[in-house]
Amino acid sequence: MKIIDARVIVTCPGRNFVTLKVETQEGVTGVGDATLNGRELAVASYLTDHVVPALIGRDAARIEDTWQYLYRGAYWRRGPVTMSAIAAVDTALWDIKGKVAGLPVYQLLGGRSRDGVTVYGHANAESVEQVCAEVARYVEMGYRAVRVQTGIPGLAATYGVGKDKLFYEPADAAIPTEAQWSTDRYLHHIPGVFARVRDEFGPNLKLLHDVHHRLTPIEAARLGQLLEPYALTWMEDPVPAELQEGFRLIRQHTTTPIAVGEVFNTVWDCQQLIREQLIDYVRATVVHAGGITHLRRIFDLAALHHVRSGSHGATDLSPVCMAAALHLDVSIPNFGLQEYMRHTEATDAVFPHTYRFADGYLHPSEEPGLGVDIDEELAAGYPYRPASLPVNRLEDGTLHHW
Ligand code: GCO
Ligand code: MG
Repeated sequence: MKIIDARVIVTCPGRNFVTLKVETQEGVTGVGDATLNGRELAVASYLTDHVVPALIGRDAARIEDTWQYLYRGAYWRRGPVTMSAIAAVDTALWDIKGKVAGLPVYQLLGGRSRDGVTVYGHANAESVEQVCAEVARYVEMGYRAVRVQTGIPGLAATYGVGKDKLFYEPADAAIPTEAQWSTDRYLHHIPGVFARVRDEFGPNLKLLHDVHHRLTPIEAARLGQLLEPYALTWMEDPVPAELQEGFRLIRQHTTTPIAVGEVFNTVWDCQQLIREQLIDYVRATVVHAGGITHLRRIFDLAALHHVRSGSHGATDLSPVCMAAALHLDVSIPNFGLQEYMRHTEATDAVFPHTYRFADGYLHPSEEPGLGVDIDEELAAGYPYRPASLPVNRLEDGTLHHW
């Protein structure tokens, strides 16, 4: 099963996506997502200039060996660019293996551990009234879990509150736009939002909130305490996670569960968080954490320490990543939740897929492989557009975490 071709496709059907398509001598193809929001062309170059030439002629069946070859072989280990590139190759090879076996990838991972993958949607709006209306829309669509973000009185723009309700997209300009942040205003406002939402929607709807790495551990501990009466499923990314031991402080003070991991690339980013049981959900993804092969290792370590999965699934992860995520989600023993932000119609058309949403669950494809593809002709009609994620400043002008 020799690899005879591998090509990198960059397309922008509403936002930028990088996709790797691998082809074998027998004509079997596989796809992998390599999108890294705001740094798309760095991964495209890593693949085109350094990985693709070494892939040609290799045996497509050797997934583990290829993973090790790319990880150890580069000498420079880890990092988002490297790991997204490795992820794309790994995902494409799992797709090929499934097609050759005539089985959906989840069957190769041990088969189903559950009937469906519980997903959460994003309710975001400027005011508490508006956000309640957004939550209600998700409940009507059948969602069992909703992430809630609102504007903060006194701040011009707030993370998570976008113009478009179903496809929130923060990468809005070639040069980063500047947003404003105030921890005091935020901590004062957010508990009241959840008091209202919990009161209106009752105890059975799972509620989540994304802090987007903006607090210090002691501030996060306080927020966790303030939110305890509203029984959140998780408080996400309370602090930047480079300092894994920083989570000890949060943990000592609150029973609000903690989720973290959308920027993690390898198990080394979270091994202390997991081993010391400092978190409850690990949110690493197929595309940014080295593909199905490596993400499964992270989830296996997590399973030993009562930590569940909660993979990132924002609009900047393509339907190829979502398709792959669902095969893992449905098969692992310690699945928690899957984020599901819908893609635009143009994106869905460029990436035809057969996973489907019903009653608050996503269901992976039953087709051999991942059950997703890229329509290269359509993709060619959407050329790359430079777009960066914003930056954040405190009211006195200090650059803060976005
Ligand atoms: C989430 C995220 C996203 C990210 C975005 C960055 O939880 O969905 O925080 O909104 O900001 O994916 O590329
Ligand atoms: Mg997040």
